[in-house]
Amino acid sequence: MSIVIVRQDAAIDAWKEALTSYRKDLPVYSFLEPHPKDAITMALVWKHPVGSLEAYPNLKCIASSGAGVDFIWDDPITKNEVQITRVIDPMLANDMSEFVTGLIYNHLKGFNFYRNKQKEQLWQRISSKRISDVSVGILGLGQLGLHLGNSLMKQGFKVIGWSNSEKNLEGIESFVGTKELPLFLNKSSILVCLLPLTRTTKGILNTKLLLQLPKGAYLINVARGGHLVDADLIEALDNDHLSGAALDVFHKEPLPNDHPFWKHAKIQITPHIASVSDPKSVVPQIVDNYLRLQNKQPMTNVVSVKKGY
Ligand code: OXD
Repeated sequence: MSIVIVRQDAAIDAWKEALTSYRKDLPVYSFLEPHPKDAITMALVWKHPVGSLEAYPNLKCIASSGAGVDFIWDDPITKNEVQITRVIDPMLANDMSEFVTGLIYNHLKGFNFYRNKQKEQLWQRISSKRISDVSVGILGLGQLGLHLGNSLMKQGFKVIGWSNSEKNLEGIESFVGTKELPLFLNKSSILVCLLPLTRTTKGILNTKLLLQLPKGAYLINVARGGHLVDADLIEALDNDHLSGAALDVFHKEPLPNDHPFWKHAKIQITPHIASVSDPKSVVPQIVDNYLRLQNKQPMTNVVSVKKGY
């Protein structure tokens, strides 16, 4: 039994190093080096080349090295009896909360506006918003959404949340299912998308949804580019229904040079950096699952193929 790391970015060596320093005897290979294909039972992946996992006839687990697994569904191998796991990591959740909180304060206090005025040496004041002026709606109350909600609540924000299944949360008014979505949207002056990308959530951030937000609402998408209908966002910003948007994720990454988001005055772009798995923090759960697999015990953080997350 062995692990292969399959990803197309420069982080491949850091993941191998983190795994082997955590456990010296671990048989782990980069897919770029010669390795015994028949021995591979676990593939640790991030945006691996589609079809590349078909090389491993004895694969039992595809472990995403991030919180999301949406990129795995494109792979033909998911139709076989292979279990899929994802990362649930406090550091990842904390990084996400800090990042989104930064974006929210940036929006409330208009820091981008002043940065732009500084370039023109213009002393110009705008009114800023207070925490008590807004209500933050979190679309998706999974581990990341809940962490964010609790952290914002501690800072005095009014937080509401929407999810597919019922949640009983102290201090967070929560809304469930399609029926309650309009009510939730009506009350969200800042909307944060933290949904998993699935067949049902693809394109959810569209004109119909955006128009149900209060006029002047602000959108933060730190989930996946596939949630957003790009043209619908531009329309909602240009007709002043939305006051702005912060986007960390895009349909195509890196965002193509000619994409209209780059130059849009009301859009703040960051390069999919909101929360990035830290190999040292994540490796213990990967190794634990590898050992569970080896000992024929149930693994943790297994994704439901039916639900898609
Ligand atoms: C993740 C991500 O899913 O970085 O972990 O987007």
